[in-house]
Amino acid sequence: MDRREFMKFGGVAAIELGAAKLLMSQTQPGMTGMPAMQSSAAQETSKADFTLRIAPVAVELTPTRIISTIGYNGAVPGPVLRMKEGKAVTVDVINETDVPELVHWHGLFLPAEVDGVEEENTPMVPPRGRIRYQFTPRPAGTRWYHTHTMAGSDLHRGAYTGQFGFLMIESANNPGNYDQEVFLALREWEPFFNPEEEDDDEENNAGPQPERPKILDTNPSGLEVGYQMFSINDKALGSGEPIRVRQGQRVLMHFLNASASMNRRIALPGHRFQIVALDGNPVPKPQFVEAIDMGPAERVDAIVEMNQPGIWILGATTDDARNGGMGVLIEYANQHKQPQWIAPPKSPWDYTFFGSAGTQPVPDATIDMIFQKIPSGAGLFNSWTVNGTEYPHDREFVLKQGARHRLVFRNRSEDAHPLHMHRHSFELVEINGKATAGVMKDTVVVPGYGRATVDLVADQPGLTLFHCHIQQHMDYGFRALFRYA
Ligand SMILES: [Cu+2]
Repeated sequence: MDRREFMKFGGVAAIELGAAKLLMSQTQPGMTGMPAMQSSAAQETSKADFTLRIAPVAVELTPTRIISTIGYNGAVPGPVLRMKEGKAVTVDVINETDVPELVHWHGLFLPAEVDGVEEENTPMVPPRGRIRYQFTPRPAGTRWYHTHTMAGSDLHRGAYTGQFGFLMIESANNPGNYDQEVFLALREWEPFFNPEEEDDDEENNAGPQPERPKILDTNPSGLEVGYQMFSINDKALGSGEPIRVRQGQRVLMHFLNASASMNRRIALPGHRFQIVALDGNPVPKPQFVEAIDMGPAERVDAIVEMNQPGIWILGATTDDARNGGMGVLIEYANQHKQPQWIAPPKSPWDYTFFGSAGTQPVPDATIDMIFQKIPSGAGLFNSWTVNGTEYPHDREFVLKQGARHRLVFRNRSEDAHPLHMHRHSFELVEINGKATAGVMKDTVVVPGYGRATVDLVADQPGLTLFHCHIQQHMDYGFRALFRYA
């Protein structure tokens, strides 16, 4: 070990000690069996089941377009983590950057202290420091992990970086009727502040607009985020390896919209997707569709039967995004044609298509949540309110242990928002007046001027963050904290 190595090591150790103290004060010794973070003393004696190293990484979208960002373990997306439902794990998170970080385990039912959210009082991973997370992963399904820091006006932080990856929670009784499994994360790169709103969600706003106010706020809007490059995983369309398939194969595709802000529609011409799970949760009716809509943070699991030999482009239906890189080739064996793209029909995406006809029990309480945009004007950032107030609210929203809460999301803005509830999942009750049952999600896109109603059974005591998963909206007010009574 040379002197420089030694200095580096010494520095890390010192910060670790500070971090350990912080952790010791926030965990509750004596409550055995409770998932918690361990002190650094424990870290020295055992190797964690998983290690995530947060550090700068170069992403080679094409041989000539290389992005510098922050990622996990030198790759973007980070490694696919596979955990067994109900089996406790330890994860060491080593922060090799100069800023505090957080790793959030999206879609898991975890205690607030390990959820990876500052508002819920999860400790930050200190700069050049480390933290050990210990938790019992559940429920089974396609989850993901990502940073949960604020970005504000810094487009090199938070969800704008490469800090995301798939997290598969495997159940003991997984049928697994497929020949090949692929992981596909949709991404934009090189963000910039854009005075023109990028509108990718016209389809989402084609609905009945039950929440459209009589008088619209016509003040000019502030800056939104646009992007210059696009990819699926770490490659732009045409670079990297195609997905190689054979006729008759059933391919299980795990899609994740890892965007910081964009709703997306994707399609694979010549094929249909059989949707088997939304946000990792099996749907009551696994229906076939020609295109998939996904807001930021949403996951879709789909089976595609390979029955149309050729070379096809699986990609975003928006020409700019697809031609800019958001696509991947599906290549049948022994095919040498040009890759083909055909735009899918404009059938609207509808969560209720995958639901059942049942109804939910009468809720114990109803919580109305109204979302509005405060347009800031040219050169500034818009802000967002929940029930008239930007985060933080004077009082948290309150959940009662064991009770069924009906949350009514009223979107009084023209944008479609992916609304995420931490540490819980919820059942979709209706969207824009269309009733459904059995569709369990953790993120729901509420169309422009639209309404979604969801039922949440409160069974995860502790602070719980609710927010729009568009980074800029979250950073500028679109958040609310729930606590248990
Ligand atoms: Cu939003």
